[in-house]
Amino acid sequence: MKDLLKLYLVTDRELSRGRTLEEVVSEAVAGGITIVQLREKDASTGEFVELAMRLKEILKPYNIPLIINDRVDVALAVDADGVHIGQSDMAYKDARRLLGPDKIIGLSVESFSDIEAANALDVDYIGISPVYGTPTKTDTAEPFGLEGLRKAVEMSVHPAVAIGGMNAATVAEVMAAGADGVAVVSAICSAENIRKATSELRSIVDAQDELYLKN
Ligand code: TZP
Ligand code: MG
Repeated sequence: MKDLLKLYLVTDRELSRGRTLEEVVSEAVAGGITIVQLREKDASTGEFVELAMRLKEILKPYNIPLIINDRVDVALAVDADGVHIGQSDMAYKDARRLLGPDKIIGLSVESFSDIEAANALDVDYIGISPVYGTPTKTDTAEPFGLEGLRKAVEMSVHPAVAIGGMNAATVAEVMAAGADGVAVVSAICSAENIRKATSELRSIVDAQDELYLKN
Protein backbone atom coordinates (compact mmCIF):
# COMPACT_ATOMS: atom_id res chain seq x y z
CA MET A 1 0.00 0.00 0.00
CA LYS A 2 2.75 2.46 0.94
CA ASP A 3 4.21 2.54 -2.56
CA LEU A 4 0.78 3.22 -4.04
CA LEU A 5 0.35 6.29 -1.85
CA LYS A 6 3.46 8.12 -3.01
CA LEU A 7 1.80 10.61 -5.33
CA TYR A 8 -1.95 10.62 -4.88
CA LEU A 9 -3.99 12.75 -7.26
CA VAL A 10 -7.32 14.03 -5.93
CA THR A 11 -9.34 15.42 -8.83
CA ASP A 12 -11.11 18.76 -8.96
CA ARG A 13 -12.72 19.70 -12.25
CA GLU A 14 -13.33 23.30 -11.16
CA LEU A 15 -9.63 23.83 -10.57
CA SER A 16 -8.61 22.23 -13.85
CA ARG A 17 -8.65 25.41 -15.97
CA GLY A 18 -11.22 24.16 -18.43
CA ARG A 19 -9.41 20.94 -19.22
CA THR A 20 -11.41 17.73 -19.16
CA LEU A 21 -11.05 15.27 -16.32
CA GLU A 22 -9.70 12.71 -18.80
CA GLU A 23 -7.04 15.12 -19.99
CA VAL A 24 -5.97 16.03 -16.46
CA VAL A 25 -5.75 12.40 -15.37
CA SER A 26 -3.99 11.23 -18.54
CA GLU A 27 -1.33 13.93 -18.19
CA ALA A 28 -0.94 13.21 -14.48
CA VAL A 29 -0.50 9.51 -15.28
CA ALA A 30 2.22 10.41 -17.77
CA GLY A 31 3.88 12.50 -15.06
CA GLY A 32 3.91 9.70 -12.50
CA ILE A 33 0.93 9.67 -10.16
CA THR A 34 0.51 6.39 -8.29
CA ILE A 35 -3.21 6.48 -7.38
CA VAL A 36 -6.25 8.64 -8.24
CA GLN A 37 -9.24 9.71 -6.19
CA LEU A 38 -12.26 10.91 -8.12
CA ARG A 39 -13.71 13.66 -5.95
CA GLU A 40 -16.99 15.14 -7.17
CA LYS A 41 -18.94 17.36 -4.84
CA ASP A 42 -21.65 18.56 -7.24
CA ALA A 43 -22.07 15.86 -9.87
CA SER A 44 -25.31 13.95 -10.15
CA THR A 45 -25.07 10.26 -9.34
CA GLY A 46 -25.37 9.40 -13.02
CA GLU A 47 -22.59 11.78 -13.99
CA PHE A 48 -20.38 10.58 -11.14
CA VAL A 49 -20.71 6.98 -12.31
CA GLU A 50 -20.04 8.00 -15.92
CA LEU A 51 -16.88 9.93 -14.98
CA ALA A 52 -15.68 7.05 -12.81
CA MET A 53 -16.13 4.60 -15.67
CA ARG A 54 -14.10 6.79 -18.00
CA LEU A 55 -11.28 7.17 -15.49
CA LYS A 56 -11.26 3.45 -14.87
CA GLU A 57 -10.64 2.87 -18.58
CA ILE A 58 -7.76 5.36 -18.58
CA LEU A 59 -6.13 3.92 -15.46
CA LYS A 60 -6.60 0.20 -16.05
CA PRO A 61 -3.68 -0.30 -18.50
CA TYR A 62 -1.31 1.27 -15.96
CA ASN A 63 -2.61 -0.61 -12.93
CA ILE A 64 -3.19 2.70 -11.19
CA PRO A 65 -5.97 2.30 -8.61
CA LEU A 66 -9.15 4.38 -8.86
CA ILE A 67 -10.56 5.49 -5.52
CA ILE A 68 -13.99 7.09 -5.22
CA ASN A 69 -14.52 9.92 -2.75
CA ASP A 70 -17.36 9.29 -0.27
CA ARG A 71 -19.68 7.29 -2.51
CA VAL A 72 -19.64 3.58 -1.82
CA ASP A 73 -22.52 3.10 -4.27
CA VAL A 74 -20.55 4.71 -7.09
CA ALA A 75 -17.50 2.58 -6.25
CA LEU A 76 -19.65 -0.55 -6.39
CA ALA A 77 -21.35 0.50 -9.61
CA VAL A 78 -18.06 0.78 -11.51
CA ASP A 79 -16.11 -1.82 -9.53
CA ALA A 80 -13.57 0.82 -8.51
CA ASP A 81 -10.53 -0.17 -6.47
CA GLY A 82 -11.81 1.51 -3.34
CA VAL A 83 -13.29 4.50 -1.56
CA HIS A 84 -12.02 7.35 0.53
CA ILE A 85 -14.27 8.32 3.42
CA GLY A 86 -14.24 11.26 5.79
CA GLN A 87 -15.18 11.47 9.43
CA SER A 88 -18.80 12.34 8.67
CA ASP A 89 -19.25 9.94 5.74
CA MET A 90 -20.50 6.36 5.98
CA ALA A 91 -18.96 4.53 8.96
CA TYR A 92 -15.90 2.48 8.08
CA LYS A 93 -17.46 -0.81 9.16
CA ASP A 94 -20.46 -0.29 6.90
CA ALA A 95 -18.26 0.66 3.95
CA ARG A 96 -16.15 -2.44 4.55
CA ARG A 97 -19.19 -4.68 4.79
CA LEU A 98 -20.52 -3.33 1.49
CA LEU A 99 -17.19 -3.38 -0.37
CA GLY A 100 -15.74 -6.60 0.98
CA PRO A 101 -12.25 -7.38 2.28
CA ASP A 102 -10.30 -6.74 -0.92
CA LYS A 103 -11.18 -3.14 -1.73
CA ILE A 104 -9.05 -0.23 -0.57
CA ILE A 105 -10.64 1.97 2.08
CA GLY A 106 -8.96 5.20 3.10
CA LEU A 107 -10.11 7.36 5.99
CA SER A 108 -9.47 11.06 6.60
CA VAL A 109 -8.25 11.86 10.10
CA GLU A 110 -8.52 15.41 11.39
CA SER A 111 -7.20 15.04 14.94
CA PHE A 112 -5.03 12.81 17.09
CA SER A 113 -8.13 11.20 18.56
CA ASP A 114 -9.29 10.36 15.03
CA ILE A 115 -5.94 8.59 14.54
CA GLU A 116 -6.39 6.61 17.74
CA ALA A 117 -9.83 5.55 16.55
CA ALA A 118 -8.50 4.66 13.08
CA ASN A 119 -5.81 2.49 14.69
CA ALA A 120 -8.58 0.17 15.88
CA LEU A 121 -9.91 -0.27 12.31
CA ASP A 122 -8.36 -2.20 9.46
CA VAL A 123 -8.42 0.77 7.08
CA ASP A 124 -5.86 0.54 4.29
CA TYR A 125 -4.50 4.03 4.82
CA ILE A 126 -5.28 7.30 6.54
CA GLY A 127 -5.30 10.78 5.03
CA ILE A 128 -3.87 13.34 7.44
CA SER A 129 -6.14 16.28 6.79
CA PRO A 130 -5.14 19.00 6.43
CA VAL A 131 -1.40 19.33 6.95
CA TYR A 132 -1.45 22.96 5.82
CA GLY A 133 -4.33 25.35 5.27
CA THR A 134 -5.40 25.52 1.63
CA PRO A 135 -7.76 27.62 -0.47
CA THR A 136 -8.88 24.40 -2.19
CA LYS A 137 -10.88 23.33 0.88
CA THR A 138 -11.66 25.91 3.50
CA ASP A 139 -14.05 23.96 5.75
CA THR A 140 -11.25 21.87 7.21
CA ALA A 141 -10.22 21.14 10.77
CA GLU A 142 -7.21 22.93 12.28
CA PRO A 143 -4.12 22.09 10.18
CA PHE A 144 -1.71 19.58 11.72
CA GLY A 145 1.39 21.48 10.62
CA LEU A 146 4.72 19.75 10.16
CA GLU A 147 5.23 18.83 13.81
CA GLY A 148 1.67 17.60 14.09
CA LEU A 149 2.20 15.48 10.99
CA ARG A 150 5.35 13.97 12.50
CA LYS A 151 3.45 13.00 15.61
CA ALA A 152 0.48 11.75 13.57
CA VAL A 153 2.53 9.35 11.43
CA GLU A 154 4.31 8.10 14.51
CA MET A 155 0.98 7.38 16.20
CA SER A 156 -0.64 5.71 13.23
CA VAL A 157 -0.44 1.97 12.67
CA HIS A 158 -1.57 2.55 9.07
CA PRO A 159 0.17 3.97 6.02
CA ALA A 160 -0.42 7.72 5.93
CA VAL A 161 -0.80 10.23 3.13
CA ALA A 162 -0.56 13.97 3.78
CA ILE A 163 -3.16 16.32 2.25
CA GLY A 164 -3.59 20.08 2.21
CA GLY A 165 -1.06 22.47 0.70
CA MET A 166 1.08 19.81 -0.95
CA ASN A 167 3.22 21.35 -3.70
CA ALA A 168 6.80 21.48 -4.96
CA ALA A 169 7.76 23.68 -2.00
CA THR A 170 6.26 21.51 0.75
CA VAL A 171 6.48 17.89 -0.39
CA ALA A 172 10.11 17.29 0.64
CA GLU A 173 9.62 18.33 4.27
CA VAL A 174 6.37 16.38 4.49
CA MET A 175 8.02 13.19 3.25
CA ALA A 176 10.96 13.81 5.57
CA ALA A 177 8.47 14.06 8.46
CA GLY A 178 7.45 10.49 7.75
CA ALA A 179 4.45 10.60 5.40
CA ASP A 180 4.25 7.67 3.01
CA GLY A 181 2.94 9.94 0.29
CA VAL A 182 1.27 13.21 -0.59
CA ALA A 183 -2.26 13.82 -1.86
CA VAL A 184 -2.44 16.72 -4.26
CA VAL A 185 -5.28 18.72 -5.75
CA SER A 186 -4.32 22.17 -7.07
CA ALA A 187 -0.58 21.65 -7.60
CA ILE A 188 -1.52 19.12 -10.29
CA CYS A 189 -5.05 20.03 -11.47
CA SER A 190 -4.26 23.74 -11.81
CA ALA A 191 -0.73 23.38 -13.16
CA GLU A 192 -0.11 24.95 -16.53
CA ASN A 193 1.83 21.86 -17.59
CA ILE A 194 0.30 18.97 -15.67
CA ARG A 195 2.74 16.35 -16.85
CA LYS A 196 5.76 18.45 -15.92
CA ALA A 197 4.36 19.54 -12.54
CA THR A 198 3.50 15.93 -11.71
CA SER A 199 6.90 14.52 -12.64
CA GLU A 200 8.56 17.27 -10.60
CA LEU A 201 6.51 16.27 -7.55
CA ARG A 202 7.22 12.60 -8.20
CA SER A 203 10.97 13.24 -8.32
CA ILE A 204 10.86 15.01 -4.98
CA VAL A 205 8.84 12.21 -3.39
CA ASP A 206 11.15 9.51 -4.78
CA ALA A 207 14.28 11.38 -3.70
CA GLN A 208 12.98 11.69 -0.14
CA ASP A 209 11.87 8.10 -0.13
CA GLU A 210 15.35 6.94 -1.07
CA LEU A 211 17.01 9.28 1.37
CA TYR A 212 15.07 7.86 4.28
CA LEU A 213 15.12 4.27 3.01
CA LYS A 214 11.49 3.81 3.77
CA ASN A 215 9.00 1.19 2.51
N1 TZP B 1 -9.02 17.54 2.10
C1 TZP B 1 -8.26 18.17 3.00
S1 TZP B 1 -7.38 19.44 2.33
C2 TZP B 1 -8.03 19.13 0.80
C3 TZP B 1 -8.91 18.07 0.86
C4 TZP B 1 -9.69 17.53 -0.26
C5 TZP B 1 -7.70 19.92 -0.41
C6 TZP B 1 -6.26 19.90 -0.74
O1 TZP B 1 -6.05 20.70 -1.88
P1 TZP B 1 -4.64 21.27 -2.30
O2 TZP B 1 -4.96 22.15 -3.50
O3 TZP B 1 -3.80 20.11 -2.71
O4 TZP B 1 -4.09 22.04 -1.15
MG1 MG C 1 -15.97 12.98 2.44
